Amino acid sequence: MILEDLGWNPERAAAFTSCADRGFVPARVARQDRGGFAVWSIDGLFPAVLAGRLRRRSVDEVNVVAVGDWVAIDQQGGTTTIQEVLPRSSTCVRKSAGAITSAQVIAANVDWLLLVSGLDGDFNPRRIERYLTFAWNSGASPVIVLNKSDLCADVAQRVATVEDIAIGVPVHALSATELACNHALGPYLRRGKTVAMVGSSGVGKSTLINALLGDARQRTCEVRSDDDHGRHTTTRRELFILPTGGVVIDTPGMRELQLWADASSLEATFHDIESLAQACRFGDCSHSHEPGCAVLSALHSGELDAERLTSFRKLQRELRHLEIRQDHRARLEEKARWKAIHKSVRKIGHKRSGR
Ligand SMILES: Nc1nc2c(ncn2[C@@H]2O[C@H](COP(=O)(O)OP(=O)(O)OP(=O)(O)O)[C@@H](O)[C@H]2O)c(=O)[nH]1
Ligand SMILES: [Mg+2]
Ligand SMILES: [Zn+2]
Repeated sequence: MILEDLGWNPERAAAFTSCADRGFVPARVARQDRGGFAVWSIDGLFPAVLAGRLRRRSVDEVNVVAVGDWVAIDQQGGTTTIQEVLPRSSTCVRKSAGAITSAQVIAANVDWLLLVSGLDGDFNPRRIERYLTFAWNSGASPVIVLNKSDLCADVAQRVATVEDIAIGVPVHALSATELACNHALGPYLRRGKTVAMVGSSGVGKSTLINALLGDARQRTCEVRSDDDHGRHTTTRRELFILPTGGVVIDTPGMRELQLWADASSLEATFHDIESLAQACRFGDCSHSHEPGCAVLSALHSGELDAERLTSFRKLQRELRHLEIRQDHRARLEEKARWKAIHKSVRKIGHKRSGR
């Protein structure tokens, strides 16, 4: 294998020069789980550990290294150590579950982010809007994959529904279990490109990856029949190299995707509403009661779907709430930083005065 198969390119080579000067070798993070990392280099796949400096940074920034990252490694004494991380071309990040306001990187350096949904009971346009906002925030280009077309009687209608809400985003309906050889994903799976699959558990991400790899590398599992939800079969994020070239990343199904995004990602997802809003009489119109509101008038004329507006408002509230919590966290961190500075200044003062 050569590095270009993994997505290496001249920009990355340029970013790597100082690492090369230090005798390090380029590699790409292939796997991340509780046990640690594995990286691909031109010599193959190796388990890897973080250098102490990166490990210390990881204590509060969990995301120093993620699957898909380009890293600089050294391989002394039989151990592969990740020494540096190259700048990312895209970062797929969500808010981690739980009360702490922190981010979790799902994958890095992704070109195409495949938002996978099932055309069975899983189908949910509102969830697709949420995933689209996640995608626009990442810097990767979204592609919507509606899987399990074999289980759906009105595929064309569902594709039309999704095309309506995902303006300008490619939408493909297919069946991972009956994948044709000239399937629609071919154009994304090119040598040097990286594709990542995200979506709820049980939508068929791993089944699709197995079909693309041409073997049953990833374990898959029946969906529970009572609620259409999967069983969280995939438990780690992992990168695979396709026989046709290109790299594909499998991720565990997300129970509920919580956003870690900014307002511009929301504008990209809902640019129909944003462009209507340009015509509102008041610049700060909340589109709830104001006279001369173009969004409300589109709602009343039927041009804008009420559920879509509700979805927009819900995500907008969620992002505002996130922003407040991020600010709060930033203030706490700033306070802690100053406390540490004062403490070390006092120490110096004590030393000078001989105490
Ligand atoms: N009928 C049908 N079943 C499918 C299709 N794709 C996947 N499945 C089935 O759906 C179930 C779940 O598939 P997985 O590939 O494990 O789903 P996943 O998205 O990887 O789930 P997690 O790893 O839990 O996130 C399996 O029983 C698959 O056989 C499809 O196109 N048609
Ligand atoms: Mg899976
Ligand atoms: Zn308005």
